[in-house]
Amino acid sequence: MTLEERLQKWAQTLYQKEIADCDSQELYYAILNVTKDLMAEKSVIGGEKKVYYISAEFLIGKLLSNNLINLQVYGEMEQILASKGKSLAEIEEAEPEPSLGNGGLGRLAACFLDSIASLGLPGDGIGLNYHFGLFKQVFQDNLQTAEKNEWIEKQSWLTRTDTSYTVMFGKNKVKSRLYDIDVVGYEKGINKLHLFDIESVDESIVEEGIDFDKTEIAKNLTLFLYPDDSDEAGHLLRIYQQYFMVSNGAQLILEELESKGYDLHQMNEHAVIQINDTHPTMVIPELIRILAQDKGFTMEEAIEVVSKTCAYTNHTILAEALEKWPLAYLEKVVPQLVPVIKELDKRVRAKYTDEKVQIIDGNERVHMAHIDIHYGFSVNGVAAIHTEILKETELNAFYSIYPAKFNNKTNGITFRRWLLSCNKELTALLEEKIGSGFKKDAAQLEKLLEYKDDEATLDAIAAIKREKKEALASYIQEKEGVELNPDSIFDIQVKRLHEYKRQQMNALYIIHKYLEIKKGKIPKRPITFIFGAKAAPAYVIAQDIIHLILVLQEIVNKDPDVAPHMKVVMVENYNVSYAEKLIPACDISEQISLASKEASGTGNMKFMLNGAVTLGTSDGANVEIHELVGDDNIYIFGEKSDAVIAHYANADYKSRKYYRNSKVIKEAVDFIVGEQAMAVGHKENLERLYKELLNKDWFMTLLDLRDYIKVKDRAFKDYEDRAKWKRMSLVNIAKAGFFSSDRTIAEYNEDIWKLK
Ligand code: 26V
Repeated sequence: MTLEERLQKWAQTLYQKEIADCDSQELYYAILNVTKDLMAEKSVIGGEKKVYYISAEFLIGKLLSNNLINLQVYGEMEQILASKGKSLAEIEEAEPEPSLGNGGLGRLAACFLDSIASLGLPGDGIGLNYHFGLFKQVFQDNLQTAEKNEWIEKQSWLTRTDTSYTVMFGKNKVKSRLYDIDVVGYEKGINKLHLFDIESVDESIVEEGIDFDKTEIAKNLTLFLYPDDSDEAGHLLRIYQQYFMVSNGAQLILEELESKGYDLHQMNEHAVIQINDTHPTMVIPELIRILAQDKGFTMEEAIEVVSKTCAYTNHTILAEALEKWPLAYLEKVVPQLVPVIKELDKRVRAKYTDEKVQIIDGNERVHMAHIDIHYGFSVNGVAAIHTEILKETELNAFYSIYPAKFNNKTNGITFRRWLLSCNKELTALLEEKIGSGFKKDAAQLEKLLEYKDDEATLDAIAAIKREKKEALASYIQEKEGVELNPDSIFDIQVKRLHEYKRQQMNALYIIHKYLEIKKGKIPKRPITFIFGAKAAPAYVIAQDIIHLILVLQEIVNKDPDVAPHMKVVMVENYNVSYAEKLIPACDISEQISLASKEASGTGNMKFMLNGAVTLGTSDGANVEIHELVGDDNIYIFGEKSDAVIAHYANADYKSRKYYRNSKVIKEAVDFIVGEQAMAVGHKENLERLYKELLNKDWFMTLLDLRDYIKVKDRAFKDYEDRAKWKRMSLVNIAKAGFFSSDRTIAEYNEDIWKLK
C-alpha cells in the first residue's frame, strides 16, 4: 500500500472521510495511526547484549515529526497533504506534548533513546507513565500557577501491553501495567520505551491545580512527575514512585533474560543497566534481593553480578539535589530492601573507615549515589569539567578508591530533532552546500568551514535566521500577545528556573539597560530579551525570580520611551515544542550559570547548532564549546570554577561588598524594590528576592554582574559588524558536530556498554 493509500484508509476508518475533508485534529490521528503501522512493520533491533536506560524522566516531546523523519517519509507525507491543501506543520500543532521530565536530564534521556536506535544498538528505556506529567505553567497576576498537563488521549503513541507485575510495598500489593512507545531509529529498526503505570490509578483525586491526597498511593502513584516534595508525604511519594519503577524494571529485565534462555549468573554479558542519576538507584538492592531470595543466588554471587551489570551517571554536584533518604522512610515504604541496603553498607564499612564513603550516615540517611558508586562498575560525569570536579572535589574520596570506574561522557543532542526537524530550512541549505553526509555523521558539519568567507552562504544562513525570527515573532504575538521586532537582536535564556542558572543576573542586566535608555543612552539596535522557565512549586525564590521577570516585562513593554528599543517576554509553559521554535530564532544564547554548577547544559549545544553565539561562563559544556569555536566565536565572562570553589571553601563571598562598591549594581538591585516595580508587582515577592540577593546570594549573582554587563554590551556592539557576526554564526554551526548524541552514545557503547 502506498503512503497515500494508508492515510486514506485511516481517514476512512476513523472518520469515513476523504483526506481533503478532514480537519487538522482528524488528520493528526490518521497520521498517528499510519506511523504506528509503519513502525509495527519494522524489525525490533536485536543482539546478544542490550542496554536498559532506566530513568525517572523521558522528556520526549511531540513525536509525529521525528518519527516521520526517522522513517524517511516526512517529505512524502508533506507532499501528499499539500496536494490536498493541508499543511503538515499545522497538523503537528494538534499533537499534545507529554511533559515527562523537568529539563535537561529528561531531555537527554530522550535524545539518547533516539541515538541508541539510530546507531542500530539494542536498548530500551524504562520509566513511568505520569498521567499529568510535570505541571502546566500558567501566569496570573505576574505569578506562576500550576495546572495539570493532560496529554494522554484515547489514541496516542502509547500501546497498552499484556505485561503486568505485582509490586510489593512491604505487605501492600499493587499491580502494574506496562505501556510501550516505539522508538524508531533514523533509517533503522525499533527499540522500546517502557513506561509503567499503576492499574488502580485514579485521575479524579486531583483537586484544584495540582493538589491531591499524597497518601493515597494506590491511586496517585503515577499521576505526576515529582510533585511538590517539600513535605514528608511528598518525599514518601517519590520513594514509592522510585521503587515502583525499579521493581517493574527489574522484573522486566530478568524476565527478558530468562525468556532468551540466558543464565542469570552471566546476566552482565547480556544486559547493562544505565542508571540515570540516583532516582533509579534502588534497582541495585532490588535486583540483589530478587536474585538472592528467588533465584537461588548466594548474597556474594548476587552482589557480584549486579555490580557488573549496573553503571551510574551523575548529573549534578549540587548537594541539595543529591538524594539522601532517611532510613526510616525506606522502612516505611520498602521494608524488604532495608536488610539488603544494610548489608551493602556493612560490607563498605568492613573495607573503608572514611565516613564520607559510607552508605548509611551518622544521621541514618541513605546516600543513594554511594550505593551506585560502590555497587556499579562505571561512574560518569556529563561534561569534561564536571567529571574533573567530581574526581577532584565532590567524589574525590571515591575516586581514590575506584579511579578506573570514573569516566567522562560529554552530553549530546539528537540532530534529528534539533536540526532536521526544527530547522528544515537550515538543513536544506547545509545539504546543498556540504551534501547529506552530516545527517549520519555529524562531524561532517565541519565541511561548512570552507564557506567561512563565502558571502552568499553567509547571507543565506542569515536569511534563514531572519525567517525563523519572524516565525517566532508571530507565534509569540499569538500566544503571549507581545509584539516583537524581528530586526532586533534576539537574546534568549530558556531552561529550568534555578538560582545557580542565574536568570536573576539576566534580569539585573535588563534593569540596567532600561535605566540607561531612560537616561537617553539608546542602543544601536533594539534588543529582545526572551525567557522561558518553569520553577518547582515549592521553590520560593525561583517563583520570585519569575515574578521579577514578569514585572519587568510589564514595565519595559509598556514604557513608550523604552519599548521601541527593548522588549522583554517570558513565554508561558516553556516546553520542548516551544524550544523547537525559540532555538532556531536565537542570536545570543544565554548560558550564564555560576561556574562549576551546571554539570553540562544541553540547550547551549542546540543553540550553537542553529547558529546562535553563546554568551556564557566557563561552566559545563560551554568550556568544550569554547575550545571548539575559539575565543573569537564565543563570549565568555565571569569567574572560573576554581575561584568559585575557593569562595565556597573560604566562605568569603559577600554580595553586599559588590553592591556597595558599584553604583551600577546598586542601582539595578535597588530597582527591584523601587517604586516602579512595587507599583506593578508584589511587595512580598520583590522584597524577599532583594533581601536574598543582599544577604545571601548563595549562587553569587553579583560576583559576575559587572563582567556580564561589559561582555554582553560588547556582544551587542559586535552584532552591528554584520559580516563578522555571520561568520561567527557559521563557525558555531560547523563546530557543533561534536555535540551529536550519536557521538555520546558511541562513547557510552565503546567504554561502558560494549554492545557489539
Ligand atoms: C535538581 C534539584 C532538585 C531539588 C532542588 C535543587 C535541584 C538542583 C538541581 C537538580 C538537577 C538534578 C539533575 C539534573 O537535572 N541535572 C542536569 O542534567 C543535564 C543532563 O546531564 C545537564 O545538562 C544539566 O547541566 C544538569 O543540571
